[in-house]
Amino acid sequence: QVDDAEVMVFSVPSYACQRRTTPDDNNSLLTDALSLLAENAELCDQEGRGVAFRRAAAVLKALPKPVTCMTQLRGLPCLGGHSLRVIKEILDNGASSEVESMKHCERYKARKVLTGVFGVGAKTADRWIREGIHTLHQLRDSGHSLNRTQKAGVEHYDDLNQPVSKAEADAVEEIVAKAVVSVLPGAQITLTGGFRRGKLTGHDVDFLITHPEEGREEGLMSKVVSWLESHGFLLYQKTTRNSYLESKDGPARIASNMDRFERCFSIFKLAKEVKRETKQPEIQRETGLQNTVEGPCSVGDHTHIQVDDSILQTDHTSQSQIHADEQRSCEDGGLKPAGHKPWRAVRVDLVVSPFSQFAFALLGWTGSKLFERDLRRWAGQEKAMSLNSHALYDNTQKRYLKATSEEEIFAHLGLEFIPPSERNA
Ligand code: DGT
Ligand code: MG
Repeated sequence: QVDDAEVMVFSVPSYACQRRTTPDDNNSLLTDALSLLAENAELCDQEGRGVAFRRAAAVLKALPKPVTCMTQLRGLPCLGGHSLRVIKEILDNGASSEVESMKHCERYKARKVLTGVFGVGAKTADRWIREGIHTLHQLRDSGHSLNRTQKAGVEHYDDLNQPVSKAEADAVEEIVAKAVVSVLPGAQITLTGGFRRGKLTGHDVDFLITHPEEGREEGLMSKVVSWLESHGFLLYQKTTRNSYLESKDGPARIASNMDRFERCFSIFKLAKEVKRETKQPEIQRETGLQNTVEGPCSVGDHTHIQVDDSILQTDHTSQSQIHADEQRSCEDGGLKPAGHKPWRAVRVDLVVSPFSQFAFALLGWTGSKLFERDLRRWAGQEKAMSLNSHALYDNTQKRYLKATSEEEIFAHLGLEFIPPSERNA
């Protein structure tokens, strides 16, 4: 029996952009389960269901303490019947039967493996699954012709499914910074995405590039990409042009969420740390770029880095461990044994923005995805404004609202400023 009077009842505003959500999570058992249900819905191409579970998870993530009983959730927004059932079951039994059976479902596992290939979405994965393809080996043997992106995705499958560490993100930043100032002195780069929000790992590394003199950023992306390519840092790249200026409807009327900046999806070749000392690996952890930018750079944090020849000589990686790693990597769906190469592949996204749109681009590319979604929803539903990564349009005044900082955009929207580290909804 729980006495209602003693129960701490939580209260959170309903839009994620009204809340402060740090990277910490006091309710990870619950949010992991709901995130898995969200992921599954997304894999099944059910976006609405996916968003509903994401919203529920985000509300729990914003709570200051672990939830201990259902009474505490009274009146909280975004918790639908399905989410509440899952939460109750976990509070009662420690696990959700739906989530547990999903984890073991062959179709779910196959979807995860196949969409784990860079360039493969839910629809393609499902088409293959209907043909009986559940693993990368079966995909290879099927004789399907893959596009260039998917080929790169299969080739670097294991690396790209290994989380990127902050140290690796910092190493990539040094390379990109060097490339950018080499081709256009005065140009600026900013780390965006999850790492700007203080996350310790990510699935990729995101950057925004601009130049304080409007117009100087034109043509910048192709020069940066050429520089990176000629210095051996790129395993793959695909650049899409800026289509923003070609839009006849004006910036605020872009239908999709996709923005129109010049953008480069890439895979970097990032050198692993070369360890010469064997006794005290910690000493080398702070190293960033070791080999200078003449070749692939080195990374200080080797937490996720698998074996390479130099590590074979250290005393904390045994041959049997290496064998186990290879074994696991193949079972996870990868085609090749891990390790045995002095570098690793890392997904990197580069975006170039004109200076006048920089604040909007920065806000739009910092995330989280749910925070962004709710910023736009807030703007539309509560303020009759249209927000995207280029501009903010006031539908009542029929004019664009200028901003040179994120703070100004929050002020235009009538929202309290939320710093990046608290946008982890
Ligand atoms: P991660 O990389 O999985 O650790 O987490 P994030 O938060 O870095 O997510 P990511 O890299 O997919 O995207 C970073 C932010 O950039 C995300 O919050 C929303 C934004 N973003 C991603 N793709 C697009 C796009 O195509 N258009 C626009 N406008 N924004 C995008
Ligand atoms: Mg990211």
